[in-house]
Amino acid sequence: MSETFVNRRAALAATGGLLLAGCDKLSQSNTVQKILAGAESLNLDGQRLVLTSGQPLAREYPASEISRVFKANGTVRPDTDEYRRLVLTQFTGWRLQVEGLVRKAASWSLDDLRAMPSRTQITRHDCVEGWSAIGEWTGVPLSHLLQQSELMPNAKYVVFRCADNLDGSQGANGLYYESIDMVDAFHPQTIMAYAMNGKVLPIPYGAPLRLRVERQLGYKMAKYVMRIQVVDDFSKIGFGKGGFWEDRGYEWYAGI
Ligand SMILES: Nc1nc2c(c(=O)[nH]1)N[C@H]1C(S)=C(S)[C@@H](COP(=O)(O)O)O[C@H]1N2
Ligand SMILES: [Mo]
Repeated sequence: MSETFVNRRAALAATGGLLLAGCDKLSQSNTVQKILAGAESLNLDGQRLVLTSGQPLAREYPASEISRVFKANGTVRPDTDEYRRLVLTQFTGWRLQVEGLVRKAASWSLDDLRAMPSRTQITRHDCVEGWSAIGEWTGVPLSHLLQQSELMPNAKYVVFRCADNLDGSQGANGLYYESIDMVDAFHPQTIMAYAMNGKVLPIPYGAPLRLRVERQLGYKMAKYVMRIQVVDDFSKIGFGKGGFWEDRGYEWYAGI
């Protein structure tokens, strides 16, 4: 574990420039957030229009460019009794919980998610440690799930709570989690993926469900998602910085 942390710190120093490159996107997000803050009377469709208009897409690739080897990074099999039980039943007992600042809390099975509108995209994953890989992802647009759950007007962030404890020594604060704002949550390429390269999402890559948020670095793309929480503030979650690696020094906004 400590070796991972040392490597991470070195990677963090080496990519300072890369992380800074996200700053202009950050101010763009702030602008949209301000528009939203002043527009509480907008209905959800109006809000979606504001959020999705003019957002650049991450580059998509032809199938011929899919990487033959895609590194599996961080947790590759959550080491908890709950997850082991889910694997034994091939995730039939798994439900995605959506809760927090929503009018309709939801609990969806994998079959429920597979029956929803889907999007498939071939994109490049960039890890802060300095490797990249191209893969094809299929899943439900997060915007669809949020629309089904009916966001409250004060909804500001979407938090993804994962099954794996990457730093067991810190108890519940060692559980992996991530968060994004509504600009990224409603971006058309932000999906909850249940398939990779045309097959059921394998365990090392986050089965049964993982986030793809294509305009940010790999550590934002939460694997093994169990719960989605909609919040107006994440300072009380984990160590308060919005994600497992953010709590350990990474930037919250990891735009590429
Ligand atoms: N739950 C969880 N999600 C996670 C991680 C993790 O350890 N646990 N690692 C992150 C990091 S640093 C990267 S680069 C990607 C790796 O995704 P991959 O295993 O599909 O390559 O997942 C991200 N999401
Ligand atoms: Mo990463």
